[in-house]
Amino acid sequence: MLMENAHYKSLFATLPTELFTIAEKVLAGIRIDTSECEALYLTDNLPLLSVLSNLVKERKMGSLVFFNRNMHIEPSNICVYNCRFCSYSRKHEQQGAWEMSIEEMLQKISAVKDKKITEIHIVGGVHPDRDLYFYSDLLREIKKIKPNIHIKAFTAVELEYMIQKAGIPLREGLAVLKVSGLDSIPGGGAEIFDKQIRLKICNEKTNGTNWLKIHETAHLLGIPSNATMLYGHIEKYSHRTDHLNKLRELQDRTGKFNAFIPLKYKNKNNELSKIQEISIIEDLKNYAVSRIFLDNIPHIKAYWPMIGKETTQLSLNYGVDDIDGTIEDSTKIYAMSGGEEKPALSVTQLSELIRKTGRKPVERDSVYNVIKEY
Ligand code: V47
Ligand code: SF4
Repeated sequence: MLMENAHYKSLFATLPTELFTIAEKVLAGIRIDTSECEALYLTDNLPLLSVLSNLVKERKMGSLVFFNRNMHIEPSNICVYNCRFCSYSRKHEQQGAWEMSIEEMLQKISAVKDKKITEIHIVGGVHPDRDLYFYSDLLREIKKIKPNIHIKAFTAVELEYMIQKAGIPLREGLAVLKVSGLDSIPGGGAEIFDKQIRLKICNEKTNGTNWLKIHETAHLLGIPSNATMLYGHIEKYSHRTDHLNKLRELQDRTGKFNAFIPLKYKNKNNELSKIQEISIIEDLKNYAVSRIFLDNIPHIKAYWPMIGKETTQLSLNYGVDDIDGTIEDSTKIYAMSGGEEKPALSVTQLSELIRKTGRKPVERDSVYNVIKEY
């Protein structure tokens, strides 16, 4: 429930000048700039961040909090790249490597044929031997089994590789995937766009400029997408601000990002393991600043298998309006880096989790049409 303007004004009265100006702007619905974004990151005034991000969130979505019924398919963890934060990828023959054939993946889909799952999320390693045609066959076969399922598949990093391997231009490759059944693109692979940081954490794969170009090209073809940011490793607030700003600029041009998903760096079993994971306070701050700065992206998603159920509940006071989905114990990526071991929540559990925070649970489809209010 939004407070009266006068109530906000009295809350803001004691703020130092810079924060006061930002608070007044947010209250008036005026966009904040990048230096103001950094100032929000630098403040320790968490109650203020909560009030402002909640204001932005409630103006957009009221007290609704979304979730969906989804499952993940991870075709393989074999990857040509060696991102230093990744706990998941393996080389051929290495212990722990797996790859599923199309038939094996279809068996997993067939097993849930009669469940009310509305979305299949497909993300995996960048497999050296698999190109666009392998994946477009997969998409077509999935749609034969479940014609109405929404397929959200392949990060920009996977897309760049598979399309280059097929030897066709990016736009054409995306168009082939679209006619084969690709409905939207997940937000992964964005990490942090800054060149210097990328050089230190993932110097081999798609750079920031190309990540943005791939999403822009998809948007222009009518394929919506999500965006992510991997935070809490070696980046500074200035790098996060730059990242958010690049996303906001692209969204101003296309309007096709559905959701922004901050991904907290988890430190188990990877080359950056010496880095301590950042605090929950920092997570909440990051959700709030993202909600306030990204005024043109409709949804901020807290990915519950990564941050846990309690922090997910807290995040709903810091601008988050989406907590992803049931997942059905179908992902290994996050368990391997220290996330939830066997992530799965029923619709009842998800709605309870939301309702306990005083918000209204809503089951959505992949483009945020309401399926059912709980
Ligand atoms: O790009 C890898 C991240 C991403 C770690 O669009 C890590 O709805 C934390 O695309 N600690 C892939 N994060 C995941 C992804 C995704 C996830 C949830 C929802 C959506 C969506 C998309 O996973 C990678 C990378 O940023 N990641 N390793 C780690 N150690
Ligand atoms: Fe490969 Fe993705 Fe892991 Fe990087 S993050 S090594 S691209 S699976």
